[in-house]
Amino acid sequence: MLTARIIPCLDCRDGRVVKGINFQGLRDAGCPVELSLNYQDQGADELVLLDVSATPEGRGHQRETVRRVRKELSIPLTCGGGVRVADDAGRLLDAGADKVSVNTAAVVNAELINDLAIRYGSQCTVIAIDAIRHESGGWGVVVKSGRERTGRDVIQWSKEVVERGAGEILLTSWDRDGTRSGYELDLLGAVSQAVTVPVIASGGAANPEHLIDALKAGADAVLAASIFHDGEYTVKSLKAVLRDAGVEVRP
Ligand code: 0VR
Repeated sequence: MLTARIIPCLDCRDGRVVKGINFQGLRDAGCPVELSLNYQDQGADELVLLDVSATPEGRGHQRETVRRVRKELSIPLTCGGGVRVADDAGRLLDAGADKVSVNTAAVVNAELINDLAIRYGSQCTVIAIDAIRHESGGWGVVVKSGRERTGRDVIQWSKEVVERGAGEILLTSWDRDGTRSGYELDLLGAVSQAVTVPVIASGGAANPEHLIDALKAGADAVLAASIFHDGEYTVKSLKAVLRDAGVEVRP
């Protein structure tokens, strides 16, 4: 098993970090540069900066925020939000991102995944998949911050994005996002069984046990936002518990 990665996620809107529940009721959670430095000092293995601004005007901040974060950061940085065409990804990489995550645009035009992998390499190409649980079992793909159901099955879509060149999957449970009720473990198990690339668990983390459960369920990395922004845990304190539980983490 590869060393588990702990990845704080900074959802940004108009240049500020925000946090909500089920992607809604977004409240201000601080300055992205300060929080990024703080998490790096705590021992974060990577960071995700996700621009969730609804309007194109709001998106103007994104590259500036990436540049400012990049200046101070020595760990890998994945950026996403609003990537519609391959050039958008190129601009984020030029601004300092190591990897780019794409969600809605990949569902709208799956060929974009092939383009990104060919132009920038699979190692830069992260496909974010937001999953909503079906009453009848299984999960559907939702896009546009959870506002639109696509009718696609998460497992099938996960397989397709890897075939098209995705190097990593950022798998967020819409149902669990911000709820502190734990990751969606059966979703993580099903997707990590179905694909050959690393799967990052996202949505629902509240304590170290949740992270251990997600890694045991098959995730290669665990992403969290709420528990870090609210200062309940530090990356360092979480890593100490994981290490005591026998999970391999970077010092
Ligand atoms: P928690 O650790 O439960 O706070 O959530 C981690 C992760 O789900 C969120 O940081 C983030 O991926 C949620 N995503 C989106 C969004 C948040 C607000 C608006 C839109 C989106 O489109 O992904």
